[in-house]
Amino acid sequence: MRTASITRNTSETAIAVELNLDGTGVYSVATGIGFLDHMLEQLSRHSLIDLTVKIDGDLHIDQHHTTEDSGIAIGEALAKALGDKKGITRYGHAYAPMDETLTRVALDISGRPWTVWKVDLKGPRLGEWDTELIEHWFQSFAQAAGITLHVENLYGTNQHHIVESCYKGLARALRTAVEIDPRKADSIPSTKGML
Ligand SMILES: [Mn+2]
Repeated sequence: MRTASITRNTSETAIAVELNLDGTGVYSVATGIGFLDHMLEQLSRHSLIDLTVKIDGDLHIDQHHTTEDSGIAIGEALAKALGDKKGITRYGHAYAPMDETLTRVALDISGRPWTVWKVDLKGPRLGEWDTELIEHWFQSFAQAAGITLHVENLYGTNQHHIVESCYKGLARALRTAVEIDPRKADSIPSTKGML
């Protein structure tokens, strides 16, 4: 079973994540930040990765630790569930349109964390979520998951659409990349023999 559970307790956040790569997109998300919940639900629904996320974070300070640590914990759970990455498709990409907005996400489950973020968010907040934290979420997730992640918003004006298209693009790209490739299900997809 390609599943993982992570509990992560610090003085800033207490987090429990459960994840099933071979799920059907069933989710239960409660981070204490409404818009982040909405995005993580999209991530699960469109990747078909089952995802449970519970966070008790220090929101009385600000949303930084809760946002960052949710990305780290989900990334760690993803890496743990992938194990030695045997048989995975490894690469994934998606164009995610949402009304006037179009975002492209490309990723490689490479073991080489890198993030390219070309998304210009102008407003300070989405719901009550500080928009400056969104880039940080993607960086934290990619670092912990060990993936090379490129996100580019090609155009769009509505901030809600732009951010949601980033998460939906990530979801669709992940769905492809974590899928077992039936033509090569018993080997690690690298000429080096490891990822
Ligand atoms: Mn929405």
